[in-house]
Amino acid sequence: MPSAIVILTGAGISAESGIATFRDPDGIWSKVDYREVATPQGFAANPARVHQFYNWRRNNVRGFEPNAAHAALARLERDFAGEFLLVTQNVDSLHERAGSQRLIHMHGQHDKALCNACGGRTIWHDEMSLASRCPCCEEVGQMRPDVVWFGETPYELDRIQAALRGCDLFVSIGTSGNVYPAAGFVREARAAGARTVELNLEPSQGADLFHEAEHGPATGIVPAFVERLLGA
Ligand code: BV8
Repeated sequence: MPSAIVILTGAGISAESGIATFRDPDGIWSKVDYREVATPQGFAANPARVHQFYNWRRNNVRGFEPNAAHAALARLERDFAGEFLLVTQNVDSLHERAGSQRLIHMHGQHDKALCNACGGRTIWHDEMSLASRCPCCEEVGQMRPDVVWFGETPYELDRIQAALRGCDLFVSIGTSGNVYPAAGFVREARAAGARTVELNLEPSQGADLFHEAEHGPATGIVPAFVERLLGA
């Protein structure tokens, strides 16, 4: 039984809840140019286009529920006696809604807004536009989704890297291993002597870096993995 677990999730864990992934054949980046909607330059060039993209994603998620894989990770956090941290690249709130608490959204959350004028962060469930007013400083036209775009620094990296240095089990779930620094976490975990496991529909970009792998839909392989881990 491990004493400290770090879990990394990506879009694949939410796929069976109905939320599109990014790089699968019909994924989000096959329909939208990430440079237009997921970079600071894209926002500066056409903020209305970026607001439209995140308004669509925020509304799109509304009708979807956490699945058995999200529930299994919430159970693991509850029933595992050691150190536990769940790091997600996802900006949806399905982990929280499944009951996860020791959770870091390293790429932010689309249900939060960030004000470019005052730096204030607020919960934001409605449409956001250039007419939106900051609840903190009352400025208009300064709101952006509180998500980490390409070229921006992911959130809470110090806390994540400290957890990676101290873990003896690292599990990567539903991510293609394309995006850094998340895709490099497996190297940091291995350097710390951790056992590294990939649970994914298919081998990711970094598959060779993992000691073990199981391939299949997350709602099947993640609950089974957690059951074996807790039963050990
Ligand atoms: C940064 C916005 C500096 C939020 C996103 C090194 C080399 C090259 C480039 C770089 C590098 N280091 C940094 C970079 C630049 C860049 C980068 O990595 N580019 C890539 C494309 C090469 N990184 C950055 O800019 C990052 N910032 O580096 O700052 C820095 C660095 C360190 C320290 C300080 C400063 C910022 C990255 C964040 C960008 N924001 N999105 C949003 O709108 O969501 S990225 C986007 O990709 C999403 O956030 C998403 O979460 C993320 C990762 O994608 P995945 O989750 O993996 O999704 P994907 O579709 O790719 O894969 C899904 C997987 O699930 C597949 O494998 C599939 O098989 C599987 N699957 C599908 N169905 C199922 C399933 N698995 C199980 N069951 C199923 N049913």
